[in-house]
Amino acid sequence: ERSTNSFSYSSYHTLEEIYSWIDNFVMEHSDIVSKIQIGNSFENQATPVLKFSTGGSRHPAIWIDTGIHSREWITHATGIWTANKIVSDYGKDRVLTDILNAMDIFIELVTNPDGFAFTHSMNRLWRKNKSIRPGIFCIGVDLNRNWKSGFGGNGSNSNPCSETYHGPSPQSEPEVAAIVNFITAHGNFKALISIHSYSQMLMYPYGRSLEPVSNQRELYDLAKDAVEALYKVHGIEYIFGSLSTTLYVASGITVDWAYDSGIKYAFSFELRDTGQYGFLLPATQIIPTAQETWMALRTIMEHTLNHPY
Ligand code: PAY
Ligand code: ZN
Repeated sequence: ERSTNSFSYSSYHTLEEIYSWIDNFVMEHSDIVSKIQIGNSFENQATPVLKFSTGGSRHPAIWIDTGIHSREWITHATGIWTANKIVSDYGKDRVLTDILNAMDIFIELVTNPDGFAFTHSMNRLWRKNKSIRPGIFCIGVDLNRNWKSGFGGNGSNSNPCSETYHGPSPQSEPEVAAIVNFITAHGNFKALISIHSYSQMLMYPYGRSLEPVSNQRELYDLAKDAVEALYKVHGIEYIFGSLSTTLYVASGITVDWAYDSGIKYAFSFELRDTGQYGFLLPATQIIPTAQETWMALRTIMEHTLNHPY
């Protein structure tokens, strides 16, 4: 395909289709979108990140990742729709326009490309990456247990055959290391949003323990506003709170690392549904899910814009 015109935002796509959509999208919107290669996966797939920017140097930045767990197909689809929403609404939606005039937005759409390819070819419910190591017979590390904050703690597993295997060491996985290096080198990220499915939740740190973060009250109030904005779109209810108290204790996760690295607006979404279809959410729900998620994302980004630090 040579243009994004023929791309269906209401279907699920393969890795190749998404990567060719990215290239067309960047070409068609080169005034505000560019593609940055932040690294490679274990199997040497590129891991491109979309950068939305109106200029300036090193604007305060917002990070969004989708698909760190490969089976969570609604997250990639939501990320693609969101990218298109940003270019469509810039200059029309006052709030988004203000956000993008002051801040850059980075979106990594396929954060676990090897796992994602495998969900298409072999095992639709594959969660981890595809790394292999000598003497270890099970494949893959849980990329949402491989971050250094709380690495190896409760709610992660040292058994390589576990779905929540944390890996041999913090950031051992190239998919995680690439993000850590990129965000750290940039040095001006103010918000990070990591998108998963399913369960309909909006959560903030910590995952690793029940200890409240220092701005817990602010994050609670912001999550409440975001979830209310989401609800208004299609009447879908989300619960919210700290990750450990809302879902379960989980250590070595993205948002704990972000928070401990000084990114105080760190959120994790669990998109639709609550289990009827689970990871196999029908494609007819892609656009409604993306539409409602957008209002929550916009709420978090607007708050970040209005609370500089
Ligand atoms: O969103 O970071 C988060 C919470 C922790 C997730 C995890 O266990 O890594 C929650 C699960 C996920 O999205 O991966 C929830 C889903 C339903 C699952 O796989 O159990
Ligand atoms: Zn997940």
